[in-house]
Formats: sequence, C-alpha cells, structure tokens
Amino acid sequence: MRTPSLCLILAGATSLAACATPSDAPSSAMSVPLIGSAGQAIGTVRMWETPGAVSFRVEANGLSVGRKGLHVHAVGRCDGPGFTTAGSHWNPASRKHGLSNPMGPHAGDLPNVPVAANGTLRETVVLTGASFAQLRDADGSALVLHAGEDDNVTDPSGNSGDRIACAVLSPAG
Ligand SMILES: [Cu+2]
Ligand SMILES: [Zn+2]
Repeated sequence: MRTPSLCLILAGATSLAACATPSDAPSSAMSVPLIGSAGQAIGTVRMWETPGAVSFRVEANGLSVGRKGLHVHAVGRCDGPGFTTAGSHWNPASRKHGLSNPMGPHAGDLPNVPVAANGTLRETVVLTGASFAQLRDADGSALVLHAGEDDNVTDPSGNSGDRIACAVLSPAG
C-alpha cells in the first residue's frame, strides 16, 4: 500500500527508495512534466536507460478511465491542445504501426496503459531497442498519451484517438 505521509517523512530523510514499488524508477531517472491539452502539468514521466532499452514511469491524475495508447513521437515538442508538433511515431526504420503488426512496429510503439476508475495512471513501460542517445537527439522526442486504446495494428496510430497529454523527452532546440 502507498502511504503518502510515510513517503513525505522519508523524503526528508536520506532516500526515497522506501516509497518505490517494484516497477518504480531509480533515483537516477530523469523526470519531466506530462502536459495536458490546456498546457498544464497533469503528471510526470520519469525515464531511465538500461542496456538496450529505455523505461518510462508515467504518473498522472484527472484522466478518463480506460486503456490508452502511448507512443514515443519523433519530435520533442508538446504544443497543446493537439500536440501535433510532436510529429509522427518515432519510426527510424520506416515500419508500419503496431506491436502486433507483421510490418511493424514503429520503434516508438509501446503497450497500452491503464487509467483507473479514479482517473489515475501509474504505469511503467519499457521501450526495447532504444537508447537515450536516440531519443534525445537533435530534434528530441516526445511521449504522447492518446484518448483511446491502441489496437496495436492499424497504421499509423492504432486508432488510438486524440493526443491528450505529452511529455518532451529532450529539448527540440
Ligand atoms: Cu501517439
Ligand atoms: Zn506507431
């Protein structure tokens, strides 16, 4: 169980590790805001690198319940409300969309993430085959959350609907 008061006490001590769940980010993780369509921060994304993969811990509140598409998009810009400036899915190998697509996936495709009935999202996802050097390149990249569930096969975005939140993974300029 999460006990916020205990975590606050420990935050004043030497380590936050006691607040971590097994899927939580290491203390060395880079933390960036998750921006909602009105430009406000609705949560955080922590990202960290392991050999051959980049992991993301996404925490947000005030979302609609259900499973939602999540992808790394090609450009490190999050301009609301539609976040179109984040570009298409990160796709350096020119493949088709979807983790279940025989012609896929895009390098930026991730599993759907669940939003609980109370509107909170607390999920860790792993992007295999990626590195910080790739994601934090000259034009950066962005993690984009969609309104609906990704069907994991329909090009170019899995019919996952509007872009509802966005996090810049590195500066675009
Ligand atoms: Cu997307
Ligand atoms: Zn895709």
